[in-house]
Amino acid sequence: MNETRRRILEALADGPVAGPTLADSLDVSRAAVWKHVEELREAGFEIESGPGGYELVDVTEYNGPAIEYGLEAPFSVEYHETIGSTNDRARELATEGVADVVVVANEQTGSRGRLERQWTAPPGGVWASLVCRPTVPPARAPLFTLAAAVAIARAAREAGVDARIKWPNDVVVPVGDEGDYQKLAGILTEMEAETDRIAWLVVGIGVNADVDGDALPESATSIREEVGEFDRRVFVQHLLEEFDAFRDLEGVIPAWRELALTIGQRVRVDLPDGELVGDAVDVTESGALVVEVGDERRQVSAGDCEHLRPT
Ligand code: BT5
Repeated sequence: MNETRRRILEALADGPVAGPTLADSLDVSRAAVWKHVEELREAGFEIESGPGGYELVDVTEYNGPAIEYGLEAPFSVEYHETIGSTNDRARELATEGVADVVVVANEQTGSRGRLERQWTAPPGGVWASLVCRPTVPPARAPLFTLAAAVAIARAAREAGVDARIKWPNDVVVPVGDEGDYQKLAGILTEMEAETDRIAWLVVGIGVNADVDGDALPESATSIREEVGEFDRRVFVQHLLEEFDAFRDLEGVIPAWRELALTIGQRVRVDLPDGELVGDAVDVTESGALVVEVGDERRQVSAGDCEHLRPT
């Protein structure tokens, strides 16, 4: 965002400010202040002129400046109304060397799930890809997917949704109490790494947010379907703040366990060399699922996992 507009918003965050005071503190003319305020109004910042001066009363739009305003996490936002895939754009930025940028789109026309599966991303979703450059070994990369799942689930719960985590990369809403669910969100983490060092990591987050159920696959749900009206901007801010709080990876595993729907379920995990059926009993410190098969405990670090009804 333009530096003067950013400073105007900063000043308005603490209450009404008179135009002349703003002009003096920013060292610009009063006419310039008025022009910047008009542009902020057009960007969705509802600024009223009252006896105390300019006052910010609401933020109504969903766009880059609106998401950045009041965001308590050090991400800058690159916003697109429509884009092919936010992960593709984030990968481009990552190879250019940027960090701590989040690419956010209202709609995606070519978005991907894991293994090149299609991801449905109509307008109204939260489609976001974070570019990070963590200084941890590549073996710890799966923990960022778990951190994102915790962040999505916590932000969704704050919005009133009974969100739980399904290993490894889904946030779901339980249906009944036998492990059935509808999918609310998915995560696609991609990275470039050498043996001992991650060059960049892109954490792609897809949340069915302000989306009608009819626009989604049958087994999916959305925040709107679950709770009705909610503020998508506030939701995405919470999500980014939660992710930021967990991205040092401290405390991710306990937070994940607390929200996991998979633990305690009978599961089938599809592996490259066959399938594994057993009881999911835990997750390891590196994010692998621990499955009890008879007397044996197996650790699975990647794969598709299906919850089975208890036999
Ligand atoms: C995922 O893959 O769940 C990861 C999805 C990541 C999407 C985000 S959006 C922002 C960023 N940019 C991208 O291009 N991608 C990321 P996976 O576990 O493979 O699940 C994919 C499967 O979920 C599909 O095969 C469908 O069955 C189902 N699916 C597709 N769209 C869905 C939706 N909107 N909601 C729920 N399920 C969906």
